[in-house]
Amino acid sequence: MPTPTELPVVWSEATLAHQPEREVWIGMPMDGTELPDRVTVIHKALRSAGHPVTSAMEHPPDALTTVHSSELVQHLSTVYDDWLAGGLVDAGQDRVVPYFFPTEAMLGPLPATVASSVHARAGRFCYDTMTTVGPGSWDAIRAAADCALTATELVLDGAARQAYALCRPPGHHVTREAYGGSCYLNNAALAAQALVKGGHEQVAIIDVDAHHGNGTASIFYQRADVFYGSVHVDPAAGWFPHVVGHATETGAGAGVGATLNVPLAPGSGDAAFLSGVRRLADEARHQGATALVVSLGVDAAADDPESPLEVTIDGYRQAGEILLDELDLPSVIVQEGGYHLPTLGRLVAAFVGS
Ligand code: SP5
Ligand code: ZN
Repeated sequence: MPTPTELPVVWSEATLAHQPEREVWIGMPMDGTELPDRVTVIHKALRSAGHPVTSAMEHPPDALTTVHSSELVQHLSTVYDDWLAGGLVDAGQDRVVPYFFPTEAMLGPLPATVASSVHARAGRFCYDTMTTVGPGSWDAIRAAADCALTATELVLDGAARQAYALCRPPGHHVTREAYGGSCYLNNAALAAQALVKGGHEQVAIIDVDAHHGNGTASIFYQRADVFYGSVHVDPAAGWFPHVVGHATETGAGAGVGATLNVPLAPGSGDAAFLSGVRRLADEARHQGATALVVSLGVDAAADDPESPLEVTIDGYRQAGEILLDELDLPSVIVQEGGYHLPTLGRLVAAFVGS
């Protein structure tokens, strides 16, 4: 049973630099939800619970291309400067918001080139209009990945059996080459891949965010060595990411059987959520996982504005007991969503047993 002093919290002040004041939803600018204060309240709650806080180490860009294309990394690191240089801030839009999406259906068999104008290029990599890039975004995106990688290194080095990465922005909606859903780089996938590289032949990712982690699922869908299991609000009931995350998705190719989705009806509470978490833990055990990544979104909580699930603080505490104590594997806990600032810190602290 981990005590607070045994679970280090890895963070970086740079994660505060991403300030998405607005998100564009069906063309309408709305208040941002994935705000810097999220880090502040989680940091405060975990520090008061007695966890040691340690700073993330910087990693080189090639630490990010273990699960992402170099084109995506290059895009994210340069797109804001290009946007500024392209006169789009002067034109009235101070964040990178795509307007043009060269989808497979649009292209058919035509060989597309990379758009020369930055405003048209953004939609090659970003699949929604809500996930904007501003002046401090890249520093925070990098820092979030550094948090996940540093926490993984603590676990691999044996400095800690389990470590928590205070990642922000979150990551589980990012595929190999496309970002969206308030996420830019897939912190959990980076952690899982680092565990594989560090010698774990079988790694489990268990995702308890209210939304299906379509990015993580996509990255590992055809692989047998990384199990992806997720409990989330049913996308078929109208919830993000809308088109994937169904129970029928169980992996493909070498990865057949290494994906498990447990969609929940809107309004589901602790009983359904915890029975889903137990199923995922059982499956991780069955797959022979020797290390675990938890995608810890706490937006399934009852008060959260971004999901219709009704999980309580005690529900998250029990989920933590199942995944951290009962499964009892070397574990990296990666922060994903969770947007209700008044309870966010308590939810995360409850999950890690504080
Ligand atoms: C990491 C994470 O939890 N990402 C969540 C992404 C879900 N965002 C979808 C938002 C859908 C539109 N919300 C409109 C709110 C209107 N009041
Ligand atoms: Zn979420």
